[in-house]
Amino acid sequence: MADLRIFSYLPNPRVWKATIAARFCGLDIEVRGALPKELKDWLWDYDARPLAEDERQSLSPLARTGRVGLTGAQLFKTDAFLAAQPFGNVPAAFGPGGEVGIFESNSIMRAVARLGAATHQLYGRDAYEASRIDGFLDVSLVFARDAQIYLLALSVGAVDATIHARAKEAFAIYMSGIEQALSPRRNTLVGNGITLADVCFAAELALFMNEYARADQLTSLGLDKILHAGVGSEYPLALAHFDRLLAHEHFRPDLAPYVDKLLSKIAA
Ligand SMILES: N[C@@H](CCC(=O)N[C@@H](CS)C(=O)NCC(=O)O)C(=O)O
Repeated sequence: MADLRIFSYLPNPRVWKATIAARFCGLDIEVRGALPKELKDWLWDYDARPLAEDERQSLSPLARTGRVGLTGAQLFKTDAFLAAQPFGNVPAAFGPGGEVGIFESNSIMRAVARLGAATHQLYGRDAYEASRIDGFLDVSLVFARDAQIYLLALSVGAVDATIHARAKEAFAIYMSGIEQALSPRRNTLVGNGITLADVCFAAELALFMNEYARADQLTSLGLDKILHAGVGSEYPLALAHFDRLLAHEHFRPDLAPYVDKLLSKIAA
């Protein structure tokens, strides 16, 4: 049995926070899920699975209206799912047997690091480093909230100047802190090795690159790209760090194809 099971829409860089961490720690993670548009045809449960056609009718009492990302969709969430996942979101992780639910991608990744601490210390060498890592994860979540609102609005053609301005400000605050933390010439955010702070940074920046796929929409609204061509010279250390992480053997399998695909949209 896997050390942790995760259910989510796929591909999802937030799931990869956990799978990257698992490679460092030698843990076994089971990932279940499907494309975002297909999750309305899945049973949201520890034993998540595609619904049979007749089940959509018989399980209709379970249908709950999605609020974030899957807004308005009828999602079939079991009572056990909601007992384990009180906010009802994905990625949703479960310990073996499914009774203990772990939610929020940063905390799912923390679970991996804690389970694998004897193999690799991704969550710092002591309480001070662990707390500094927590600081990076907290700041990342604040950025991720505005980034999520922006990317979801872009994905449905509903972005406006206010949403764009908030995301731009959130990006600048986040990236300035990352740049500062890497000055002068540090190779990781906390301590001397890669930690959860670096894993989270790589995943959130990769996710933000979905902006590349929506450049036309921004142009038609007269809005600039937040990841504009000059962003590399504004945050040279942060972006060099991202490139280093992307090339790392434990990050590459998940993140590289995803980032390459988004980068190809700039070229197009
Ligand atoms: N901050 C959370 C984000 C989770 C989240 O907002 N998930 C959305 C999809 S993007 C969801 O599960 N929505 C389901 C619903 O609204 O019922 C994380 O990092 O895990």
